[in-house]
Amino acid sequence: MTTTVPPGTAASATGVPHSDVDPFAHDVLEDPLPMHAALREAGPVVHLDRYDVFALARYDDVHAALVDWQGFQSSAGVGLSNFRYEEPWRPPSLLLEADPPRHDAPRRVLQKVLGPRALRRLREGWAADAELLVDEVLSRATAFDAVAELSTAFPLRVFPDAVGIPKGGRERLLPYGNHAFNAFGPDNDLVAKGTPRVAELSGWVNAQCQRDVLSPAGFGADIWAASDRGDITPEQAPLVVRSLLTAGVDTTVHAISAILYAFATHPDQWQRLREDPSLARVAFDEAVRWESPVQTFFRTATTDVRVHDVLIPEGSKILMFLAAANRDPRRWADPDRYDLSRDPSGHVGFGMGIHQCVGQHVARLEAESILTALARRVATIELDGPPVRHHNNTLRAWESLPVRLTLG
Ligand code: OVM
Repeated sequence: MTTTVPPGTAASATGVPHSDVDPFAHDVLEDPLPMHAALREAGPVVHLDRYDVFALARYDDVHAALVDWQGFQSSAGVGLSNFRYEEPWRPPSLLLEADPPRHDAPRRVLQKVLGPRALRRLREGWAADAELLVDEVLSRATAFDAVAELSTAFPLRVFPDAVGIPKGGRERLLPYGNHAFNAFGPDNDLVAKGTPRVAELSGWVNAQCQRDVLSPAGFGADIWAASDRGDITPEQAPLVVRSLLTAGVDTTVHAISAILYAFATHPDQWQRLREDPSLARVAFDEAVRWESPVQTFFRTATTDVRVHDVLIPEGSKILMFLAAANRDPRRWADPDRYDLSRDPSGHVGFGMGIHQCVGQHVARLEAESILTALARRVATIELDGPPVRHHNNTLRAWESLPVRLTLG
């Protein structure tokens, strides 16, 4: 990190620190924590020369930008690609890639469909499903890959049914989501690897959003019912369903992996959870803070915006490091420690402000269900070999997590 400035850039006038780091390079994706620390230390705003974007990595500044939707817009895309100049790879999301006022009706609808009241009717069934899955897994073995057997298995067991999509083709959900999250980054090798399947995966996902394909009870049907009431238009309904299928699977899979990795590496915290299972919700939010399954999102400067004494020119892309903010020592004591006695609320792992994760109650219920079932039967969780990272331009994920459990 240097503090000289490339001549002729808008940044030069203000002396903003700059860096040639590539946040989407494989060595950084393998372990982004040193880069996060360097960006936080360099200053409140850093220019990333490689992509000609600005970066925020300190908690207060990420938080302030996320809540300022007027200055930091989403409708030009929340990836590196600027929709003002580049064609998006798919029709933009009506939620994620929209600003008020267009954002608001779809948001209101989905917030109700996925709200705490609506989820009450799922709780018992999901708790039973989690017990069944844990019984099945533990009856086979006590050493296994937790990504395949738990993190992936549980969300795929409950979420597609809750949306109401047919059984066939569900193996396309994770690859579709993985590509969508890669597509927020630069057009690198990770995006290239997903591109050959985009037409097939998108065709399938879009087909699942149609009214006649969705079961009569479920989040999908609830969204279509909202269009009958005139809360959104019938043209909007399939795109709102698409948001569920894009954002609702990979995120929860990687969040559950984050929890299991946290407990495998913090055994004292597992004992605390076992003694007090009501900590399951805190365990989930602390894991989202600690690992930040969604690492980054971009915004675009709606006008010239000032962050401290840096003037960010209108139209600039700004990279928000949610993960760096969630471990900013200015905000969190001992930030690298996974600690059930801290209050993780206020973390920006779900974002903040009008776009804050609308599915977080669903994610929390999934995590709570599987954690509660595990806490009933599992005395200890240990790593049983080196875990392997899964690289994605936006997600922090595990490819495999070998664990060994003892029961009791
Ligand atoms: C969407 C969406 C929302 C949040 C995250 C996301 C791929 C997508 O509305 O499609 O990631």
